Amino acid sequence: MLSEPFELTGKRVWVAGHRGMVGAALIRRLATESCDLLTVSRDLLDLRDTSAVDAWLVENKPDAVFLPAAKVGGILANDTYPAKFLYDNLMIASNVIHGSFKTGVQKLLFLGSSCIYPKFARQPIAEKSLLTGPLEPTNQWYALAKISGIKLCQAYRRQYGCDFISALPTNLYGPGDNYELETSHVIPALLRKIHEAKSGDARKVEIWGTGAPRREFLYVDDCADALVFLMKHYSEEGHINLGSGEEVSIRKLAQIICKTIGFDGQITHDLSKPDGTPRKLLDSSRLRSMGWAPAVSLSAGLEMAYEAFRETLRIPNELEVSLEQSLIDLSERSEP
Ligand code: GFB
Repeated sequence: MLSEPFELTGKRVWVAGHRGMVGAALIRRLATESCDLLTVSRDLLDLRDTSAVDAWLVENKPDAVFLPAAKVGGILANDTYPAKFLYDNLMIASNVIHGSFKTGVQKLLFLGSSCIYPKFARQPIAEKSLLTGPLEPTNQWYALAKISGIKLCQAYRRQYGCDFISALPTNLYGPGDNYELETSHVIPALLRKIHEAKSGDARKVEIWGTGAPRREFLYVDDCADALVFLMKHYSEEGHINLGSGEEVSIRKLAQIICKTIGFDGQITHDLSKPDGTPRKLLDSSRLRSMGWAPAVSLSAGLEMAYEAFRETLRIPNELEVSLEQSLIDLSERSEP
């Protein structure tokens, strides 16, 4: 399984989507790799724009590409915006993978997701389960775009000999997460809801669905470390699972987060919201056999994720800063 190491030292390495949760974790992890990090913000390069991506690749000539960039969201966002999730993710994958081929990128790592496996795949889910059954309806759009990205990498390896690989992480969480309750994933949503319940002296907090589904979670800095490990040591056509092996029911997760935050109120259920896939535990034995294992447990990760959430509450946004500054200017001007 271990391939000849692909050295990153001295290479030009593009992290496409560097501002996202995974992209930012990759920037943190790659800081110790002595490579030239390339990044470009969304307002300067729309990855859905084919000619713009081609032009950027020709001008910047990366040797290696990490591709975590995607339109992502939790179960409700996926179910609510099917066209955005399918079109945006198809375009991002097609443009960056085809553009990397045209400009001779030496190695590319495409990021899939555990939600692309069949809804009722045998658990734990092995890589060979892909496309063996119907998808979970709430995120079939995102899943089809991600499956297409994986297939593109396999096709370019088979037809042109491109060293393009795909990794499928389980549900991720950590610094840089999205805390917007309508579009976020479960952990950032519960961190925010339970924090606000405690701060507001509420006696209960509401979670979506029955709480019965089980999810596996991986701390995002562990994910970034695994992605760098795979970029260096994995070079095969098949996609590879990237899980922690630690799964929990949503109800148990809510109880753990209540304990982490120190909230002892009641957990209630909004049964109008979907449960989604009953389980998504990955079989990550191929990655384990290569010698990689996660370092952060769920309880330790939740402590750090809660601290990262509290940090977002301490950082005033630009508007508050400029408003405060203009009030200071006004008061200084009005002084005799
Ligand atoms: O994390 P989540 O939105 O995504 O939901 P999925 C996981 C489980 O947590 C579902 C429950 O059963 C939700 O009903 N849940 C409980 C909540 N309370 C909440 C809440 O306040 N917010 C949210 N968001 N969930 C996603 C896919 O599926 O997995 C994405 O839709 C992506 O495409 C992601 O692949 C990794 O795990 O169900």
